[in-house]
Amino acid sequence: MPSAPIPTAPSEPGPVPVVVDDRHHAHDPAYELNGGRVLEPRREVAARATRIREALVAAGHPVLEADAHDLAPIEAVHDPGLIAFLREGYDAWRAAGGGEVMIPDTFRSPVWARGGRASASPLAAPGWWVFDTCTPLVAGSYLAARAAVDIAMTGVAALRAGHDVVYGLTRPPGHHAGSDYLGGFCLFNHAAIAARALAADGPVAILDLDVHHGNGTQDVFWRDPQVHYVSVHADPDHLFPFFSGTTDEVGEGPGRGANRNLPLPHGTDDEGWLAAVDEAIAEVDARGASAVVVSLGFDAAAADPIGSLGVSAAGFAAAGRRLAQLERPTLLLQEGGYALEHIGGLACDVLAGWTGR
Ligand code: OKP
Ligand code: ZN
Repeated sequence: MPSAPIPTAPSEPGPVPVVVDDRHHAHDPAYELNGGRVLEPRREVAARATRIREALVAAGHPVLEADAHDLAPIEAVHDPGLIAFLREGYDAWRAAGGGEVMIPDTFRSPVWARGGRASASPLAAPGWWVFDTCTPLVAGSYLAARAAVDIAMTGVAALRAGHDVVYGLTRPPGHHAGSDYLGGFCLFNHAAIAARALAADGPVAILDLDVHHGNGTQDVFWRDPQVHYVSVHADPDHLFPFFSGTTDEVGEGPGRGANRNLPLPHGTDDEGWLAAVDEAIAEVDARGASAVVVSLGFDAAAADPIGSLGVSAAGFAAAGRRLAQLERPTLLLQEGGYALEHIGGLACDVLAGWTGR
């Protein structure tokens, strides 16, 4: 029997700081409307963050509490009307007779003349700002949205302090939220907010590995050459958000060429997914980002109950290894991932790939 190869001297890569904030528990709506059905409990539950945190801690990664930040980084991405809606809309809706869970029943639509008028009714507000029925809002949603941004901005500060990689355990996800809309489980777009902040120091790339296309992030940077958005996701012909995510969406004006979509067919496994991840990473490298924000979803996993791809644990570890090889300061921010029994392990796998352990 050949003897085991002698491992090359490891540089003993350090553990990865995990930024957390327990205020996400305040966002816990009882149900959502999905596919014409009441889904109770929802997929996007507080236990997602708990599971990931427990697994990362058990793997030896240290926890860092998020620092409070003011509204400025949020205002640099989101419309003041959207911020005010998240802060005050729920109480006004309740006072006007709305139900315990705020879900729109009447949506503004581009088919109306001039996109429809803005109504003064608090019962109309969610239909103005929210684009789907899968994103119910409750009294604590604003607090949780602020907490996720605090996590992202604490991660930005950690990169500026010299960390090469930080894991921001953000919940709920953010990449479906645009400047003036929210939806797809997302409230504020924490990846976009972190990227805009980092863009003050140089060009930034957002690499979106969530199985769903990050339509919100794409829209925020659609005309912005400073932030390069690259997304690997399931073909929108078979998966949410349905109305965006094709290869011909490349950005406009000064942002033309700084948006890249890599949609994958239903059932794509490790080989096809990693080939797309490699292509995405090569494009990020070529455009010369000085920092990378990763919209890290685990819903491309075969085990995910709402995803449609077939990525394995080894696939996620390989992605972590490739991300490290980019050799750019990297902020990993949690997006989706709904297989409660698997997402903790997948987070560990990504970091194990990154650190080479
Ligand atoms: C959020 B993230 C399909 C409805 C899908 C929303 C999915 C949001 C995913 N019938 N509802 O990108 O993981
Ligand atoms: Zn997703």
